Amino acid sequence: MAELKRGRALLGAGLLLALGGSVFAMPQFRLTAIRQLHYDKLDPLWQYSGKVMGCTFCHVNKGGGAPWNVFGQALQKGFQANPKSNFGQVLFTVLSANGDSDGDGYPDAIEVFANTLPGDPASHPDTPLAELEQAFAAAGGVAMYASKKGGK
Ligand SMILES: [Ca+2]
Repeated sequence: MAELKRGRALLGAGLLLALGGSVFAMPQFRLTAIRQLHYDKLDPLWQYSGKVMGCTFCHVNKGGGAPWNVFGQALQKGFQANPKSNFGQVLFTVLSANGDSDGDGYPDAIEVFANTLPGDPASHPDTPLAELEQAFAAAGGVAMYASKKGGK
């Protein structure tokens, strides 16, 4: 992505998102997010199973594309607020803000840590928040989700 102009990169990424899984098995944003949030550690065959971090992490529909859920919308707003940032940086910025996109009482970063959906209030951890926050901090906190050097 580095060799592409930012605007073109964003447009291309948008097209990838718009096309969803119909043409590309796994869009670049999803690949980036899975690695950045360490979801690749959950399943050694994640690239083939297609089950790790499903489209509903950011999209309303299981097949991806528009519309985006509230967490996906938070990422879109992050892009609008920081048009010079790449996807990985926006993802980290949104998680670092400690917001609770779906309003279920669990901040987005905590839901990432607990492997629940930050854009769906029906999906949330069962563990009490204070307990999760303690485990999250012990594991390294939101810094674990920093964009890789150089970004992707
Ligand atoms: Ca939440």
